Amino acid sequence: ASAAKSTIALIGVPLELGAGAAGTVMGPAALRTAGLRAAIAGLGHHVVDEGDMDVPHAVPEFAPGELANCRNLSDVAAWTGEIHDRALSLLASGALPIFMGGDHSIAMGTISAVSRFCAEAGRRLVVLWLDAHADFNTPATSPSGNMHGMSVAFLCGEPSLTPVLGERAFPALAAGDIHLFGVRSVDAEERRTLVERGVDCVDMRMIDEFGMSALLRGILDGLDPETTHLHVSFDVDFLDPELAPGTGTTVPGGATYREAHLVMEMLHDSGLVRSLDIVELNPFLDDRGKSARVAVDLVGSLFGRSIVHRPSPRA
Ligand code: B3U
Ligand code: MN
Ligand code: MN
Repeated sequence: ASAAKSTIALIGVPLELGAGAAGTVMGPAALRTAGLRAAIAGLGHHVVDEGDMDVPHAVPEFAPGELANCRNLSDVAAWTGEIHDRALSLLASGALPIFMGGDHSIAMGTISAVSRFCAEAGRRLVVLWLDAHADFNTPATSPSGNMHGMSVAFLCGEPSLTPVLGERAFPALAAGDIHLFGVRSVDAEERRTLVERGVDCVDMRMIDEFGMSALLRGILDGLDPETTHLHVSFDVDFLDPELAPGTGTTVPGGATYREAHLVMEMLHDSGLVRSLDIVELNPFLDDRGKSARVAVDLVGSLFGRSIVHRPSPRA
């Protein structure tokens, strides 16, 4: 597999309008301060920092009442389009992009582009969504109106959300090609849609019963790195709040330091990962850079840092 040899492109996506709390605009800066680039380059990878995306100038208009329950709809839609275009050109260059958010609404732009890229390249796209939440609300079910809680529904083709990307089209993800992992907070109506659509949801109860490694292996086994593009969308609230307090919607009972590193190590060993989002880091809420540092540490494991090299045994 060539994933490990690709140039890794860091791109900052300072968006906070999809979230309920301000502060994720500072996410890219905090990841840089915590040494993201050096952590990856130190493992022998070629890393380029593409800087941060600019605030979009042109903001689309929506009809009065259209998607009325989406907070900051026009701004988020403008960002989604620009993120999509930027992601497509980074992928076309052959780079392995790391999208430094920003709130999780950026994934509507990043993954829609990855999906389009994979369709054109004849690759299969699989998404691993590491998150405390399912992000499967629709404008009709969302209790908050925050668009970061709707990204997965959008990516799975929720019809009421298609206007967000305007003219641009992308192949919606099939329910079996996205795996939510680490989920422990789902809204009542959100749960109903999620179950109806048959989206794979590895919740914390399953993780407690069977363990992270067996469940992750169930997802990764059988995927061929020659033909599969795995996109990892890492919401910092996947982690336990003790470990990563620097995020707007902490939920108790998250992944431990050791569980999270094991996930990243297994992902590295799989050779499948070809793009990554790091989202919801809110430095304004952090404790002396703790969450930024742990995120950088985890990305190190994802790109090949190991204690004493020993890949997981095959089942
Ligand atoms: N499900 C809630 C909470 C939420 C989702 N994603 C985050 N928070 N980060 C919502 O607002 O949709
Ligand atoms: Mn999320
Ligand atoms: Mn979340």
